[in-house]
Amino acid sequence: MSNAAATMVTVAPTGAETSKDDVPALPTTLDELVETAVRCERAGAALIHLHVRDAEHRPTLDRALLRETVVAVRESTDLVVQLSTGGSVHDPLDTRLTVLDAEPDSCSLTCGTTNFGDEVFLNPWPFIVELYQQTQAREVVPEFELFDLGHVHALRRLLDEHGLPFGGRVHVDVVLGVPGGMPGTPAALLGALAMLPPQVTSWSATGVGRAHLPVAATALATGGHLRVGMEDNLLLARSRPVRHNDELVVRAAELATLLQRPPMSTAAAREMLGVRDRRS
Ligand code: KMH
Ligand code: ZN
Repeated sequence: MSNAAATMVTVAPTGAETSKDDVPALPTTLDELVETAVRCERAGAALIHLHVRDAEHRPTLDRALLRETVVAVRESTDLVVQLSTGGSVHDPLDTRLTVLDAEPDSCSLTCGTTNFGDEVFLNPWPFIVELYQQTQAREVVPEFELFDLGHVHALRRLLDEHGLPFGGRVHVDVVLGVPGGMPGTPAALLGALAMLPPQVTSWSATGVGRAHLPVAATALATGGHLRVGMEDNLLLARSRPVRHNDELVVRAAELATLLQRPPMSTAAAREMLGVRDRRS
């Protein structure tokens, strides 16, 4: 795994945990998601991690809405389009398996169960294997989400037993600071990196809440890529709510540029991840 000269900035604009009533700036409609995608691409993002909401702004895995969103973001931007297969903590496993029907470029694939605040984010081993095999069959590039050291070890087992993903690259996202997962500290990130299996070709890091800046700085200093967005962090600074996701992308791009690893183009991100070109 070589140190990248450029930084892939991922934006996760919405998530499934925050309500629109609590945070009106959260993009939840199709128009808001497309507007967010356009602005974040302009600010330096190369990949968008999408959760979709229904007409009442509630998280949904509705197949038609997912497909409509993938198509709309693909038409309006050159971003790598990644759909969440994690959904919300209330989504059943079988529904989560249908996400790939929307034909994204990439999907998240979490490598184990974790406590998630007061809830449980369920990812039993048979589900992980089934989802992984579906990504291989449908030529969708998984991004392996690692919330805990046990997930790092499970990734090793998955790759050893089931081979490489479609495209032959292995990109992981280390998620730190979820209550129930790894703490959002540089030491935890370094510990996870030390355990990554040899097949990993690139990695990014996500710090949840107040962990986002120390995690981002550590990731940049150690050759990693960045994920930012209102799914993970609603404050730009103490008492200063994020007004638009592009504020977080702008800051990530500035930090990366300062450290002489400027934002990666969408074309370079596509090549790094090995995604199939679905743009017509
Ligand atoms: N909403 C969380 C329970 C993913 O997108 O794959 C799961 C999540 C991870 O957000
Ligand atoms: Zn997500």
